[in-house]
Amino acid sequence: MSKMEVKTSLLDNMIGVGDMVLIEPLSEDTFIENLKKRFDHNEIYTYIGSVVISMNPYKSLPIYTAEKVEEYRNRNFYELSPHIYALADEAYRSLREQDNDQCILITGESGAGKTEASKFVMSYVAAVCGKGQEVNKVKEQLLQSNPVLEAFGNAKTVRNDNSSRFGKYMDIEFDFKGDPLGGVISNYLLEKSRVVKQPRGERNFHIFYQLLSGASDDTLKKLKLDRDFSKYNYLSLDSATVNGLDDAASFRTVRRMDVAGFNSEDYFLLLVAAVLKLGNIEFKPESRCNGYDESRVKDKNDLKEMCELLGIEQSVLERAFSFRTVEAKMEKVSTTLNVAQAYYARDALAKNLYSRLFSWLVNRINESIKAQTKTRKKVMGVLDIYGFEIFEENSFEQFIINYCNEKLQQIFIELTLREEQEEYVREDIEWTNIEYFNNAIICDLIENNKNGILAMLDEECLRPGTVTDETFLDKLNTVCAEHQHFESRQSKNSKFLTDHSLPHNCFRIQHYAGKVLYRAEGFVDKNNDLLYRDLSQAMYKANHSLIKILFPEGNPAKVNLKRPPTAGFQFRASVGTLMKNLLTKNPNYIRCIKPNDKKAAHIFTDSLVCHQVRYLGLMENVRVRRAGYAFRQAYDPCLERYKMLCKQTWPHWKGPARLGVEVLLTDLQVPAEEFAYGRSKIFIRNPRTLFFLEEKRSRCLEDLATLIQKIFRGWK
Ligand code: AOV
Ligand code: MG
Repeated sequence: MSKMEVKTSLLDNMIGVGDMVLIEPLSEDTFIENLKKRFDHNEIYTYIGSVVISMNPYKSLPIYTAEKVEEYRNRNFYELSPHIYALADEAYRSLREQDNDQCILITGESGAGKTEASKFVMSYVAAVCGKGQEVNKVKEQLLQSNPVLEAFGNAKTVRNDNSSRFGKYMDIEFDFKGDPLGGVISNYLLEKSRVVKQPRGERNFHIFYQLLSGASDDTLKKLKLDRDFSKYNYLSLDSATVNGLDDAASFRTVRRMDVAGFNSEDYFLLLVAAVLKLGNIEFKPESRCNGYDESRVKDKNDLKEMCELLGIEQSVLERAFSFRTVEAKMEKVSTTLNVAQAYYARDALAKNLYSRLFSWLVNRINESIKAQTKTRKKVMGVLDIYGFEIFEENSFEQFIINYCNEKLQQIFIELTLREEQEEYVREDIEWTNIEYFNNAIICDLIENNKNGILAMLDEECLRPGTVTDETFLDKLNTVCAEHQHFESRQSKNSKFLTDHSLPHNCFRIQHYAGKVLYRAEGFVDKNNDLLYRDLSQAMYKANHSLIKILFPEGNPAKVNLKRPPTAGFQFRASVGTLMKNLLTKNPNYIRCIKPNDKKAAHIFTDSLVCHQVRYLGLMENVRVRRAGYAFRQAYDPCLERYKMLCKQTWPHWKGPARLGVEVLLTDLQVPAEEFAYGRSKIFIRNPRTLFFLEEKRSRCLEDLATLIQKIFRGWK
């Protein structure tokens, strides 16, 4: 082993250790110290074995250049200093050469750098895979989908100026040569409540501001819009402009994209304008002789303009803001709406218009990026969802977002921690168990079919009689508290926290990433996600083909009395499908960490980082990795790859592969403690050893090439 060269990139003490597995001694303090040291030297990436930790630098670093791409291309994972490109390269090569479908799972809290990471992965893969006119067109379309989706699906929040308000999973498809064929994007529950109301210090979706700042005077005139943000009720003003965001420039970028026909058609902008107009429609009460107040539209100008934009008959929409028809079996009953109900109806329509436009957009993009051939494909999935969120006020949206993060953490635990330990048992390799926190219990609390929170919410929503957020909370408190009592006797492990100090109308969950207090207000409503039928019918009557497509339930010929599935139900189902999909692929992890709460460069807040390191389970991750073996490979391919390094195994080894590997390693004088022989695989403890083998192999190949050249020359 004396000849073994250790790459300084992984072990340089000046800039910290590149792989946490190599830290000596290992403790939470040394772990954080190492992250900090590296962060101070702009080394934002650090490995835990094959997992990449990414610290958000909050400044642009010159590490994503074309030269960097070349540097990392076709190199072994441990060969160069840690980089997200190394992970992307490894995943891509494994897909191309070993035919393994891959997924890139990017997790971390809001603002930690997930979306940026996903874009770096995509652009790296685009840079290294196939060339040629057709292929380049596919790549361009895939990359173009990002600015478009961000314009419509991202917004400024207090945590992140470009926060993803929807979950995104993108499958990039490749042919057998590794050339990209196309892609498919799935989107998960857009936070549509933002369309009508934004928390203090936050904005509506970018596109509204982009349109008003970036569109030409002509376009704005066509859309009947004013450039002034303050004219629109739906746009928050206290943070209308964001430092570092150039809305007008972003608009021009979005307009240039030919994915989904952005550069040629305006009609999705019509819908964006319609939403703004809708927000300006106001109502006043009109007293009726029966003593009730009926809602009337105050100033009809915005209503008129909105109807003109969408080709809707004004009287139809106006009526839908004053009356509501309930249909049951053969009966139709019309009731009047009061002012509060009219506002509710208006906002429900705005949310639906926008979120349906968003889903339609994703479909349109999918149409233009889908693979044109039916040949068998290899797939690389990139998952970028909204990160874990704890706000002062947490509502249904945070609940859904945090549930999604719980599920991802669960996959991480399943695959890296549990699976790793189980593999040792399967392979008959000695192993001491490492304790780690398994969040399955929290997932169960939320998604259990019988008494999970989502199931109870659905039960409430579907129950006849008066259903309110209070009745939902009562139910939750009764069932979960009972459950908790039962649990606490068993395991002291319940994650539904009840105590009498909770504010009114709230419940609390101990998530893997921290305790979150949820306000039950709005849960029932948001889960129900109802749109009065009169409104969908008014929309369906629009003289505009897209609106018709967006509100199919408004078709009078297709009156469906069945309730549509609730928002929670749909989300749980789509997360379930996503998880199944991810489990069929080889996972690659990027764990993003936020260095400070100020969105600032150069600040490393120890306590904040420590909290994330804890809940992401990174210490357990290193321990499992250290107690175990960094690398493993089945005997056959291992022997095949390295047999040239030993006279006894080269060129042919006649015995069993396992024995061949043993002979090879003994001959190379690698210390015995570096290896364990499993039933079907060889386990290598230290990445350095693998590196040593790889170096030897490259040298051997070079020698061979020189020899062949010499022979050729000799012949000439
Ligand atoms: P997120 O996706 O994890 O949050 P982003 O990827 O949007 O977070 O990152 C937030 C901001 O941090 C970006 O807009 C950049 O300004 C900066 N940033 C992140 N990564 C880098 C990097 N590698 N280099 C330079 N700047 C970076 V959320 O979508 O809110 O969960 O829901
Ligand atoms: Mg994001």
